[in-house]
Amino acid sequence: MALSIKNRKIAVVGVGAVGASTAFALAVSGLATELALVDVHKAKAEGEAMDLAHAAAFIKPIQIYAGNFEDCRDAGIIIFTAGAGQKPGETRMDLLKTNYRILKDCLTQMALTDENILIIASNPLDVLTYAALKATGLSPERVFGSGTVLDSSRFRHILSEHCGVAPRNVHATVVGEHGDSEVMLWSLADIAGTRIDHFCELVGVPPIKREEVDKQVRNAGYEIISRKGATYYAVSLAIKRICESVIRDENTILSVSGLVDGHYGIDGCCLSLPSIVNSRGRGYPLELPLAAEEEAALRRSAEVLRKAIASLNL
Ligand code: 6V0
Repeated sequence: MALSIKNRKIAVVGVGAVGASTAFALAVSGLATELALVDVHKAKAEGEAMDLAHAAAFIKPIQIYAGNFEDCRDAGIIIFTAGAGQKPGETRMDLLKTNYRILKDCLTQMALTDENILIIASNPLDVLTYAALKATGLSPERVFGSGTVLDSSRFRHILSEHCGVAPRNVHATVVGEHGDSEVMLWSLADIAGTRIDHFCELVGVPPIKREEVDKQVRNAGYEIISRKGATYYAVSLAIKRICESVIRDENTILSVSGLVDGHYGIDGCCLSLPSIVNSRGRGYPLELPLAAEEEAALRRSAEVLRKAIASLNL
């Protein structure tokens, strides 16, 4: 059933750095009519809700309040950002046990149905998305992760800086795990319909050093965390972009993370592939033709995720 245009209530579970930034992005966007902020640290949720609600005179009408898990049940979209974040030197996978426990606890209290769309942003998000699917029994289109929408934006940003064109004109996608094994799809990257290497020649900039760019995209989160302790602005806008595509029933292609069912011979995990996102949630992922080494890297990424899933004994 499509998300009713009337149901523009969004619940954000976990109102730390990512949750609060997401709430801010959503409040400014005018997309939601109601924003419920839920956190075990109730005072924090109340404080964030008050702070945002005091922007009422400058934004479109919206009700913003600190809620509880019951407030998630009639929300069109629930954004899950609760749990521990990476500390300097930690990988996303290091958060698995702690965040899985928190996710399970929250899901039990939320009691969601296929009327809801659940978007997972907490890490390791692909594994948690799979765990959420199993725990809720919801259909795969209703449960997905913010995936590599953020990583793809980082990829586009770096290419756009190098080539001297707007990031909107750069089509470049990251697939696989939102994490260390992610895969930059160079074979499909283009600017104005032409391959990146050709574009560089065309505008007279040096050729791209792919390995360096790969490293920059993959390590972007670590670089930010080593400097400021957390990342939250760009991911909050990635989440807002996903919500926009759902609420406006856009059919936008975004690299969200969801169940893979035989794509590229992979199953038994969630990972990011370019997928149609609309009011029903995550539609079908596109099985685009990849270079052989990209396909092999995607399978290795799936293997990493399947191992992590197996460690949870779901
Ligand atoms: P944070 O600032 O520590 O906030 C986490 C919040 O979760 C806190 O306010 C906690 O009180 C709350 N919380 C903890 N347990 C519960 C619970 N049981 N119920 C409700 N709330 C709870 O962390 P931050 O906001 O920086 O990160 C949150 C998650 O997002 C982490 O797992 C990060 O790794 C992940 N990120 C995901 C990104 C992505 O691209 N998807 C990007 C950055 C961070």
